[in-house]
Amino acid sequence: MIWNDEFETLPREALASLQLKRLQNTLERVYSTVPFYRQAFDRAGVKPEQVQSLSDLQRLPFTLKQDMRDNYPYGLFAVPMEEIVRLHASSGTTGKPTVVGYTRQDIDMWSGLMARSFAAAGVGRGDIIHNAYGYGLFTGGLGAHYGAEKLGAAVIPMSGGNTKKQIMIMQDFGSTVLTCTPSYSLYLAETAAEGGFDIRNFDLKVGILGAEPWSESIREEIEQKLNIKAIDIYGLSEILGPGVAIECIEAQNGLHLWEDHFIAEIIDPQTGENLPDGDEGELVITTITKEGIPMIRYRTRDITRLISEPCICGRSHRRLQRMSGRSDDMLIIRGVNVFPSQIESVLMQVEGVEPHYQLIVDREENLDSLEVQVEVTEDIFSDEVRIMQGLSDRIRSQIKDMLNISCKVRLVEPKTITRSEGKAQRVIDRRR
Ligand code: DLL
Repeated sequence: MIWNDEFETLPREALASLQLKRLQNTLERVYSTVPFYRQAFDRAGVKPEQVQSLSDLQRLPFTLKQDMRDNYPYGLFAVPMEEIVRLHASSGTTGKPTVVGYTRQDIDMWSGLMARSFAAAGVGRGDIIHNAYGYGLFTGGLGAHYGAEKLGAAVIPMSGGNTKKQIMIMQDFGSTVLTCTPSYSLYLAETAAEGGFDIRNFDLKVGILGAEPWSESIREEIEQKLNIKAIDIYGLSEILGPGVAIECIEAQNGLHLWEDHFIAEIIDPQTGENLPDGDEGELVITTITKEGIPMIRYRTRDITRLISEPCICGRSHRRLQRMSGRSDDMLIIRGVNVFPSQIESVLMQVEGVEPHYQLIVDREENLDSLEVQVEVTEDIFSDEVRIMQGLSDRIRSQIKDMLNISCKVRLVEPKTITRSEGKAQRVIDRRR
């Protein structure tokens, strides 16, 4: 279902002129209210009024996560605190978090985009949304919650954790929609099975899953294990939270980025140059309707490409290809670049392997080493050593053949790799 027909199917030309008008307004506003942007634009020698076309945006400098840290906590806000009604923060692994503030209008816009995203995934009134994204500083819980209310669906504010209880509620309340990370959806399925329930027979029909990279093979695994359609949703706190882009249920192929609110560019992460349409690179986003903390050319570090071909659903907004990963999560193993999601794809094609794995990166004698730890089914684990050995050799050689990476493979007992209630930690980098 299309939530906002007028905007979601706007012809490309009209969409571009709307973007330009909104971009110009945003640039004027940040230039006069945020010293960081004024200085950055001055250094680049560009005044807001000189941005006369969408491609002029490329003359402006990027904004980095570090810029948010340097201006911690409120330095990039474009409105006085009296107008801010909500604060969120993204944790980050080191140092201070990055803080984002929303005005009342921002919350309205966000809820609208989340409602639009739910609708694109085939969710509507009458649905019961089991929201297991964490509530708190993380944007997932409240972002999905407000969107669900705006949509008019019934939302269960579960948050993460207490997994056994989640199963009971999901079954008793007849939840039809599950919102959580892809890894947590598998944990829920596993916990249900342990308790003697078949989650496949619950009322669930769709999962709106995101906040971490996942491969097409994991999607198949989830769809099969939970008997749902698994829809990929993308977002990040610096830009909004969930609801920046989502797959439509019709195509389930590429995530529509809501271009009436965001301008996307794809750049070469090394040189910062803009890449031609359709090339894979780092996603850069500019917000054009946000009040609290507008972002100009924010480098997301997420690697994807833009799909310009029209979609069968009728929406005119371009799509992002499923994220391959983050440029800062890319592993360089003896000179070969690889994303954890690529290793995941290979693993998931091997029979007997469970969708739970961890990658341990280390340095041995000045060379990078990679150990792939992956769970195998109970049957295989109790088999003879010879069979286990054969399986790990097979995995190692498939990784070598498909990704050209040499690694060690360690098969581990079912349920030994830590389960996550939010974002899964797939990589342990001991070099840091
Ligand atoms: O993860 C917002 C969100 C919540 C999105 C719920 C979707 C669902 P942050 O915690 O700021 O915000 O993390 C943002 O997570 O830059 C990506 O690297 C990663 N990410 C988010 N969604 C996806 C996805 C939320 N669908 C960071 N596929 C982003 C791959 C994703 N990576």
